[in-house]
Amino acid sequence: MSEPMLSTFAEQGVDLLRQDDPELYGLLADEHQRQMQTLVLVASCSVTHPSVLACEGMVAANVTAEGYPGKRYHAGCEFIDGIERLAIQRAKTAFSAQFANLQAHSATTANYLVMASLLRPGDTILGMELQFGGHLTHGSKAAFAGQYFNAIGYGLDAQERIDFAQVAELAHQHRPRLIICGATAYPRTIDFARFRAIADEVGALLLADISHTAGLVVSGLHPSPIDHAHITTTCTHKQLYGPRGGLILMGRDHAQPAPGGKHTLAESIQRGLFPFFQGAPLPHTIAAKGRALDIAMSAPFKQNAARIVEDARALASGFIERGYRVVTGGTDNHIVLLNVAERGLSGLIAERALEESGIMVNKNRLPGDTKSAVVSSGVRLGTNTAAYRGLGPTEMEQCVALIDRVLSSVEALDDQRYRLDSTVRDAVQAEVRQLCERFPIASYDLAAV
Ligand code: DSN
Repeated sequence: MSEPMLSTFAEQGVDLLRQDDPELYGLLADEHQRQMQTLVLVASCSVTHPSVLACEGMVAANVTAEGYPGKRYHAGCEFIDGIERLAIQRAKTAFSAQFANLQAHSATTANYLVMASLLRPGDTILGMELQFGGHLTHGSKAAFAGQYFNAIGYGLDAQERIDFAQVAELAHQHRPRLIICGATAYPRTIDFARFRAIADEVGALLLADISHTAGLVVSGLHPSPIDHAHITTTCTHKQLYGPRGGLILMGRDHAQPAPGGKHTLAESIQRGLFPFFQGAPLPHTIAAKGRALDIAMSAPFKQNAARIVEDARALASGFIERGYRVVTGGTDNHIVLLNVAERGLSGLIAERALEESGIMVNKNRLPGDTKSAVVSSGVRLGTNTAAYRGLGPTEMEQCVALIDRVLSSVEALDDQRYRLDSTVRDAVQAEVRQLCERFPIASYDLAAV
């Protein structure tokens, strides 16, 4: 299909949607508008590049392609093979990896299929506890891995850093088959080499889930786990600014025998993904991942990664200057964890009051939190979207001032109900809108070289 026809197809799709389904079109248009006019500081959000979105909307979506390039179970996969091979190569280059599989539909799926490929039900796994910043898939009892495996959790030390003494102690005591590192709410650098040393001491495999920091890893702003962990997983939609999806990578250990000795780790993951855990891949999403990974290797992407960290540091110090308690006293990545309980608020109330004012964050439990996850004592902020819009440290100071204005004006009635002065709300909303107009989402092009 020639290029002009591709464009026409995509444009026609939008026209047809507007014309044939105004209700759905209206909701999508409203969502677009919301993103343009609000300050998104949700740490797991970013902005998908238009060329990535275009791949997601392409006709590659029409193809069923079970299997892998050159080994499909369906005809008509010649170009899908080309797309997947290109995306695999880009993933390997971007992360200096020796193996990449781009078929996992999400990082959750990626983590579970790693476990499904290499473990047996009831095996012991050791991951960071949810309440200390781990992910649901790392062994929380609320999710699959916590129920099907004997999941042991590690936490943080008195300085709110990963408690490596505890990790080692638990590893020696429980002899896990798999140790999981990586987090969703941990603002500090993760020492993958130290995790690997512990894994080696007890003969465990090490899985690093870098869903939150993949962009910093690609850019050299966070140490890479690729040759420390046996397997690395990430989603592609947070710091890689790509489509919603998962990615599995391996470095020097890819050819090592997997448990059972019949296959290598790489072969086990390939077979574990298909046919064992997942069916047909999403070829349009694989194309979009390939596009995002190409952008991730560009100079502007690296500049943006530096801005992410710079912005987060500015946010953290801005809050500290205003007397807030920030978990670990700062950040090394894009995440700032703010204690709002000390201000007499629950995370839930802070999230809602800020949302009303045009600022998006998410409630988050703090280390040792006694409140439930739906209430929480803190909020998590992240700078992926702000950095993409071009907001720098000066604008972060303005954001801190806006957030402080809202949080200082909220009156909590209990953990869920509150009163927010509408004058403050409207004034903050108006200032947020002006800020967003000054830094439109399209203004900063990660693909521009
Ligand atoms: N892992 C969850 C988060 O960090 O918000 C969802 O992506």
